[in-house]
Amino acid sequence: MAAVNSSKLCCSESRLNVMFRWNRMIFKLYFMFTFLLLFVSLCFSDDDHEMEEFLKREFSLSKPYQGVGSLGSSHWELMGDAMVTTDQVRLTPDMQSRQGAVWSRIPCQLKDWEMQVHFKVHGQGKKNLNGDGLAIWYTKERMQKGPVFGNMDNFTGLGVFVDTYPNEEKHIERIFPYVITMVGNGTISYDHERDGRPTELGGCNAMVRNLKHDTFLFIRYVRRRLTVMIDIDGQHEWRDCLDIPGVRLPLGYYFGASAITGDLSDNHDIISLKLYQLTVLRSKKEEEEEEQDAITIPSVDNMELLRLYQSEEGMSGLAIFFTVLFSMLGCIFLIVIGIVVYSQWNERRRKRFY
Ligand SMILES: *[C@@H]1O[C@H](CO)[C@@H](O)[C@H](O)[C@H]1NC(C)=O
Ligand SMILES: *[C@@H]1O[C@H](CO)[C@@H](O)[C@H](O)[C@H]1NC(C)=O
Ligand SMILES: [Ca+2]
Repeated sequence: MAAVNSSKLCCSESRLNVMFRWNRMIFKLYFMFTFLLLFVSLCFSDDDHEMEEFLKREFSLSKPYQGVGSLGSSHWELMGDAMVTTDQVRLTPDMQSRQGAVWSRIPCQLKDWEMQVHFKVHGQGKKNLNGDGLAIWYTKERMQKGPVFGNMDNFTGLGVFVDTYPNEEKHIERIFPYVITMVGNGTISYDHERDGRPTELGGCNAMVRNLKHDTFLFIRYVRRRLTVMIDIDGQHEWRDCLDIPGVRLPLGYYFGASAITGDLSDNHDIISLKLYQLTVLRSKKEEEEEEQDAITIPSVDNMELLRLYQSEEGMSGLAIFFTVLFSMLGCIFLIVIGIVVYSQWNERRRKRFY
């Protein structure tokens, strides 16, 4: 009788063991699969390898700025206090209450493009006693004066701002200068007092003032994905600033750059704007889809989600990745504990029965 009992016990236990191992394997597989998925999606989000670049001279601005500012002879037009010298287009000098801009005369019909901005912000002011910053534009409107870094408010299109002065008091986690991105649809106002936070798509800090080396900003728009990067450390390396899909920008808008000073000032210089056309392979289906929902008003998909995500401000992609990873590990740990406890409880119950 005892022998039978122990053999039964042995078998049920080994069955449990097998079950336990099987479960562990499933978890491992699940975990590996999730990890793989993440990895693959990270790799494929960067589709450099299938793109070709062509510099488009008509949308670029570089030394010696031939004919810039003179009537009719250039692709670029100056406005306000902007001035051309041999080394730069100075949007504003380091003086109070100035604003200036340079605008392309030709609407851009390129679907996918990349803008490389070589700029310089410098002046006498000590930290946070300088302002206000410069902006790069791709908008429906051009040659308008206004409060948004020297451009009109309620603009229609894309603005990337290098904001050098913190207007809002409560900047605990945000260090200025700060690069911020906004898409306007003609009715959205830029909140100057809050440094554009209510309407921002995202951004990054960028210590760009009074540097000896060159500073660059990079804006790429491919398949409705908007990427902003900066190169400000003199290392010739692009650092991520913003990367979001589902940004809808119409064709035929104008590129421009503008800057403004107030009580505080800086020299805001554009050394070059280089626009590259990107040739991206599209399937027939993709092209048809894009034709069908042609964009007429700029917008951003899932703006509510984006705002929610931003309320967790300060969390980088990596931080989120690790948070997800650790919560997943935590769940797995709990499940494993649960299984162990259950199997022990089961065993005890079995023992009680015999
Ligand atoms: C512009 O965006 C705002 C906020 O997302 C929205 O309420 C408004 O309807 C939009 N306007 C147009 C013309 O699409
Ligand atoms: C911008 O739009 C807001 C409301 O959307 C409006 O109150 C404001 O007057 C507009 N500003 C300009 C300069 O048109
Ligand atoms: Ca500001």
